[in-house]
Amino acid sequence: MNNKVKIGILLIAVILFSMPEAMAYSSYLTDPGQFEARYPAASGSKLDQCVLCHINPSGGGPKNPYGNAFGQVHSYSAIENADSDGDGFTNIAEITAIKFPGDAATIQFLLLHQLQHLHQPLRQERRLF
Ligand SMILES: [Ca+2]
Repeated sequence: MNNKVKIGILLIAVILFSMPEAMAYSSYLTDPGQFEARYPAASGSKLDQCVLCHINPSGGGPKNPYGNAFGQVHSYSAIENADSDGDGFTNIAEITAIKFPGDAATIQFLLLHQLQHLHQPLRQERRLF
């Protein structure tokens, strides 16, 4: 077997072994009824990537808490009201705010967002008087 044939076989093997991750990305994020269709506001955002569910931003390997929750039921709607990362905010609240539902580090932004909402009625009341 000459070197060109060996390189060709190696190239085909690399392509075939890399396809499952590429297929997983397209099916869980882009297929009809999946992430992009369910959350169109998050489509194209930083959430619309493998790191939504995987620890490795390139996908594959271990999943974050949101990815583990999704892996159990394979339904985004079924885990919307759960708090997969345990930060006190539901998955849907974090997705709506374009924050990672599998990363508790995003809590700071949401706390600030909630504080702003708490103060909003107070500001409106002040205008009335
Ligand atoms: Ca959460």
